Amino acid sequence: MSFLRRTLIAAASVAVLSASFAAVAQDIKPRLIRFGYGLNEQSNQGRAAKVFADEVAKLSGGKMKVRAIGAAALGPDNQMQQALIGGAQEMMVGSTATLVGITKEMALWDTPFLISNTKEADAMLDGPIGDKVRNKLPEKGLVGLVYWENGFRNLTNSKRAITKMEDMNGIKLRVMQNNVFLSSFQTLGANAIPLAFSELFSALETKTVDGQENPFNTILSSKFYEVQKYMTVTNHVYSPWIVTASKKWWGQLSKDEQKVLMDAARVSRDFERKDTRDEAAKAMADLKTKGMMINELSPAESARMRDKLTKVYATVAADVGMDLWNEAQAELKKIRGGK
Ligand code: KDG
Repeated sequence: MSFLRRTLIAAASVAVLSASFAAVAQDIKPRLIRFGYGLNEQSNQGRAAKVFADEVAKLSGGKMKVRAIGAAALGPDNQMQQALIGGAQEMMVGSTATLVGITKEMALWDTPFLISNTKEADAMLDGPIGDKVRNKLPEKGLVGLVYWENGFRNLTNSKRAITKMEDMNGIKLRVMQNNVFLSSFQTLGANAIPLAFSELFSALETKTVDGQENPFNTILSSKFYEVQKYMTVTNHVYSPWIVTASKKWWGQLSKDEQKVLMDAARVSRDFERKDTRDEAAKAMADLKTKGMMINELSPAESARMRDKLTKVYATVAADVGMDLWNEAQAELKKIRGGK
């Protein structure tokens, strides 16, 4: 056999060998998943993101690796949503309220006083209505996996105790970038200012805004007590988060990989809800210890707020569609034991 022929055969076998090593290396290299979120690592959102990452590693036998990236390092909710739609980022968890610009039906969850307790929340979000809203996402380039709990939202501000609706007059109140929140607090007399969560602490610190509204856990984990003196317990809306994936990316996954993510998402949801509820019970006491002046809005004032906000309900119904609005009301009635 000629020297040239021997050399060509040797070169060919090296090429085959290195290709197979590369293939094996490719097999061993885990599929990397960037999972972005907006609160910090010590928050309920951060703790649940870690549970999700650990569960994915466990269920995939190390073949899938989630990098949980918090504190809006990948951008605010809206920016991450666009990155998922474009396929530049794989997953995230964020507010349903910031998704309304993409899927208008998400505004259902912004309805003030819609959901009264966690039993109703879980039944609505994990039942037919939650599925119906979540399943509107794929046509917009997102896949909704599960809902997590942000929680019941309460008011904080640096000016005064809010003991009646009129106390909100003139308060520069930061709201999420969402028309229902904007019109709700304008209706209540506040000067509502939409702002991304990632800019909120500095806006409070520099008095660009006087106040904001968020669940106890967020007020505590984001250290808003350092720049907010007053907190009024209003529970004016139950706020969900939703875990989403890029549809472009999701479609490239095997059925087994999709099942791993769905199963891990459910485990993280159950952990997150329990953790959030356990922490919320403690957070109010912690906030008092941190020096916040806390008052609970009286039932009479809460009723006045609900009456005032009725006209916002009509806006939400128009935004989400009367069919979905009526189905949601009927489902709530069923959950509450009505016929
Ligand atoms: O990533 C932050 C979002 O999850 C946001 O929803 C937190 O409730 C929030 C707010 O007030 O922006």
